[in-house]
Amino acid sequence: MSDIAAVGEKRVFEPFDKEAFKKEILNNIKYLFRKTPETASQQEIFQAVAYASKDMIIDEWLNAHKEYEKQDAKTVYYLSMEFLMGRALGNNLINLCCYKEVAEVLQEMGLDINVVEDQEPDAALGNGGLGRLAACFIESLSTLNYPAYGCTIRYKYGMFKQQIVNGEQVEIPDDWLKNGNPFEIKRPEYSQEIKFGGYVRIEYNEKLGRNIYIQDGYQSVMAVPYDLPVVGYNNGIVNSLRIWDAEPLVQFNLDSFDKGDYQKAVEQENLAKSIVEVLYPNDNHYSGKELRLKQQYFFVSASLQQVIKKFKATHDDIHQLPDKVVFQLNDTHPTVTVPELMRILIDEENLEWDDAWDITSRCCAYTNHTIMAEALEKWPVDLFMRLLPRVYQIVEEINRRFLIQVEEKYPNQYDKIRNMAILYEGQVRMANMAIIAGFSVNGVARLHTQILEERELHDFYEMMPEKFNNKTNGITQRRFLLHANPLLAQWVTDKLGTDEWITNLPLLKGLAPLADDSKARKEFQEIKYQNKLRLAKYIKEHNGIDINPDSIFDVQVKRLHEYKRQLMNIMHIMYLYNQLKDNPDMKFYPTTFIFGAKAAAGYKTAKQTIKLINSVADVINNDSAVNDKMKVVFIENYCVSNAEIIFAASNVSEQISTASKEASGTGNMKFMLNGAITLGTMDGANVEIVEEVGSENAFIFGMSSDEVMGYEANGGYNPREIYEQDADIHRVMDQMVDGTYSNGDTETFRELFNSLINQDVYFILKDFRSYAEAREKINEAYRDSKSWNRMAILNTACSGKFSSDRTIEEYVRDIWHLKKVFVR
Ligand code: B1H
Repeated sequence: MSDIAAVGEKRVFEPFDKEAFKKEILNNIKYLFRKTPETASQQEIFQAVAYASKDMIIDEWLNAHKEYEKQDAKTVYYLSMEFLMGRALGNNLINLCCYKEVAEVLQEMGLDINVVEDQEPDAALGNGGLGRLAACFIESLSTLNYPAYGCTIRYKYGMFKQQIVNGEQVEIPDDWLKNGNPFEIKRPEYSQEIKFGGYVRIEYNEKLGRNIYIQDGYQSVMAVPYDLPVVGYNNGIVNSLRIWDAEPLVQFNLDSFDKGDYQKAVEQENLAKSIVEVLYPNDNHYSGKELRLKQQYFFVSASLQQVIKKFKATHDDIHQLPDKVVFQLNDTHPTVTVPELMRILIDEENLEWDDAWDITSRCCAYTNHTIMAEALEKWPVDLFMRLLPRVYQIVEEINRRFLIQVEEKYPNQYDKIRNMAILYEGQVRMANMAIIAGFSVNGVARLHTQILEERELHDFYEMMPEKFNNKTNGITQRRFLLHANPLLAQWVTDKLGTDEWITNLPLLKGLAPLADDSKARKEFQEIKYQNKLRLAKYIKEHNGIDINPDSIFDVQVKRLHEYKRQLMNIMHIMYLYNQLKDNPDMKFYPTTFIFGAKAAAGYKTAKQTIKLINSVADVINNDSAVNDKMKVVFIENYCVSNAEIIFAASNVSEQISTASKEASGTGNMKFMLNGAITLGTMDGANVEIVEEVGSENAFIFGMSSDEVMGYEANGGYNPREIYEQDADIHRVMDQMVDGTYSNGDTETFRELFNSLINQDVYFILKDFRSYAEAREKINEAYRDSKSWNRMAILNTACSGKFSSDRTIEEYVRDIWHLKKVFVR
């Protein structure tokens, strides 16, 4: 039985009818699958339950949208190439406030709700933090009563599934739609034609008294939307995640002997198929592939066309668009929004340039998520022009007009043009376009925004400071506490005497006094222990490894990237292993080191790091001399659904990126909320986490962002010096290439070794000692369970700031200016 804190009697609307719900499930099993509960498969039972819950959602969904229309409410369109939603069923039930009741119904039917939930595939339409942030944001938007759409692509294959074979990552296609998607609804009536390629024909138009531009000789596909419900918490609001599928315009006509048509049909079929085939699995990395640009234009153009049609259905004056619509660009990936909106306004709505520009710039706002150079989108002009000939003309004109302004403001300062032009050295620089066109530019944590203003985007900041603002990221507590950690959720509710924290996370502050209450600490510790048992069971089932629930669970789960420094973590484990072998009696609290990470399929160094982690794990886990002290586990296929189990069970949260590189991080917040203690650098939102909880309740190490950027400005540092001078580091480095972890092979990890000794771009050797010290302190601190649990409770108690509800309210206040809509 689940201990979920949400209770059905609290439902604001109709009380939950258990009998009716049970009947609905039985009916679904019968009519969808012609089966009985005894003969239905687990998957079929999941579907039957999902459809039953969808029935409850539909009325609220219809209602909310009726109310939006009645109030003609301003709506935010969150445009994102990624929405990393994870599973829907459990969270929908939670937000409908009937999770507990449904669990009871299922139990009466002899079913376990956890098993039913486990049948649902993750909707993994995203890579990592950026995609998960989008998912948290639309959930908060619904919960906070704001009209919103999430817009993205209905990828046939989402983020690949990861298997580890011989220590190496193998990518398995994520066929998430193979059993259908019970929650989605196809909306063919909103289909939009999307045109690619061809050329632009210019014609003089008498009536307008100017030239008009017509795209000809193009290929096109139909964008067909599906809607997924995004249920608000107990408020009757359901927004939509609109995911666009592609279909060919021309259907195969078997009767037709017209070869031209046949050829065209085949082409369109292929185009449609390829556009929505697969999510690009690169986190923090730009891949300048034509297909990627097609994907971007595809979902942006479809979304914009639909928005304009919807607006025009109830408004006469297109100039009023900015009063009713705002587009938030989730990084530069949807930035083609800018010239596409200009195109629609000029070519289809017949506006003059200045009018169109005024509207466009008042509708678009841009969020920057990274300063990593390799993530910057710069499209080759020839590719851009060939694929989007008319849109490209508009980009040129935006650029031309902007450069005139720069020239006026900064006469003869060529460096300003070099830094700020959209078109430069044969490339279209998407970030520059987003900044120039939009009315808002925001970073995702205070430090990140500061680096944007002072360094990366300094010229823009100087020229248009009013656009810049910070919006520190957040996470939804409905998923990452209420659903992921029912035991702790119930405890929090009991202690606070209210469950209002579910929609008001700063109330957690009320737990702080309990940090000094020994009974509360014991309870908190026991809950953590139960969650560690749950994770241990998961690891046993999925990895076949036994771990000790009494050990420290020290966890680094996130995408694999050099700047996140999983390599530093595993090297430190190699160092510890050496120490323990040399001094078997060394004081050391047993620790389980847990990793979870996917590497982009083509990212060699990242893949080698995974191999190293698994190889080290292999050696250590099979060495009985240290086995009661340390184990290393690499959890296969880290994803939203197993993340929920992992955060709840963690003691130590590894947030060890090279300072200045992690724009924010959001995993750090999920750990904190669940009472794990941060071991981190002063990077991204770690800075604000430490500010909230106090530096005495976190373990901070390493260079500051200023120090890092200082070295970078001077061409780096000399890692070889450290290698020569520090015997422990020397030994660990050598073990990478002397076969210790590669069955005698000296080349397996050679590239990792070389990258460290030659450049060490991410300052791993430089920060190593300071990391080791911090880890030693952690190991020491855990022995004192009183002070550890005190810290843990304080972390949960001080995590209130990091709710995505707070972030969304800030976006609304400073950027979107939406009004809350209440139903009934
Ligand atoms: C983040 C990305 C990203 N920043 C390019 N940038 C991508 C860039 O497919 N691509 O081309 C995909 C993803 N992702 C992350 O955003 C940051 O690294 C995190 O620090 C941050 O917390 C997260 C949400 O703001």
